[in-house]
Amino acid sequence: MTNPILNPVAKQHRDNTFSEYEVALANRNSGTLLESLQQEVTPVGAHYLLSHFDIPFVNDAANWDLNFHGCFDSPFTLNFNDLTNYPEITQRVTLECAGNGRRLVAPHWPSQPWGHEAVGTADWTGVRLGDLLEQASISPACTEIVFHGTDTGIDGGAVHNFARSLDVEMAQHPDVMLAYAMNGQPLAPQHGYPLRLIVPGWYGMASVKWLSEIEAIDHAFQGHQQVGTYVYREKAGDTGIPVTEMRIRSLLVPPGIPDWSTRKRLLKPGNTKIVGRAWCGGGRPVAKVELGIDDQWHEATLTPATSPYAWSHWEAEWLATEGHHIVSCRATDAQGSCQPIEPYWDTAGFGNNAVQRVEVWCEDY
Ligand SMILES: Nc1nc2c(c(=O)[nH]1)N[C@H]1C(S)=C(S)[C@@H](COP(=O)(O)O)O[C@H]1N2
Ligand SMILES: [Mo]
Repeated sequence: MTNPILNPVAKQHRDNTFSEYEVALANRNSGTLLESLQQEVTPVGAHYLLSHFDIPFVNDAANWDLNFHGCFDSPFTLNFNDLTNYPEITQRVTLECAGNGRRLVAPHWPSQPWGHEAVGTADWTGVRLGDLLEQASISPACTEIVFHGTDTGIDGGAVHNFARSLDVEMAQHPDVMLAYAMNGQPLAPQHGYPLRLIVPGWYGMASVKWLSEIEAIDHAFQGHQQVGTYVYREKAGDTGIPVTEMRIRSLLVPPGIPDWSTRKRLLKPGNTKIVGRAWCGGGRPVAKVELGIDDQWHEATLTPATSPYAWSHWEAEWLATEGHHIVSCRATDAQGSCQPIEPYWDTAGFGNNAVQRVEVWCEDY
């Protein structure tokens, strides 16, 4: 009998039903709670999680080594405790999974079925990657730096450890960092303890957790997480365009009170303050947020972000009238890119930044 894990049947798109595998994935990879968007910094336990394989068991960071190898002129191995020899930095960074919104693209790709929840903001503390690359001395032939996590598993029949590359220029960007703390605490196991990469402004897949090896190479990295997935493709088999920076996006805290099972909202008529967050990749600021009530758009008040890579708070007043309403929001970045009403098509559901629509029944109760 052939092994179905190493010889999988090709996945097929699904209409509006979800398999038991998707439900199980959704339980492992929790999203944030939309009401926690009220907090500028997401508490660790409310930050979304996306881990492809099992979380490596790491007992003690003191036994963790980070190995620089490949085409460096001065390859070396650093113990976790040696990181204190480099200047410490802290950056506030909003991370979003590239698959956020996947289940809202129809038909959907069977994978982690995110709606809007795969986003969070944390204060990450660690060292600049550039300081360590300088010490390892990238040789002139090198074109990419590969970041290897220790977690291993199978996707599409391919056994691999989670690994991603950046081109040499991006790897040397002064804001790319190796983080060992999140919101002032050592990384939680599920967020990459003891050490992870943080690539601010990019979708989350670039920020490799459980980072143990940094490899310099002189060719384009062909790892599964680099070329097999995280590529925008119109259809399977396309060469496609690599997924990199986060697209402009905004979310709102659903107003009123929820129905337990459908999450539809019940709201008393009257003046209501709607609050939310908006963010954009590449360190680009958000220029404008609009609140949509039944597809009529009103400009919201935007608070400037507290860091170039953190989301912004926004708020708007709404005089809620009795009846059924769709409440939504959309953001525009400094270059004029605005969120679409309908999702862009991508075969695996990456980069869906279409506007969030919240159904609200407005009635006294
Ligand atoms: N080693 C490793 N790093 C990883 C992943 C993973 O599965 N393994 N998932 C990536 C993806 S797809 C995302 S969105 C972020 C999620 O980070 P978080 O779980 O800390 O929120 O981690 C990235 N880094
Ligand atoms: Mo992700």
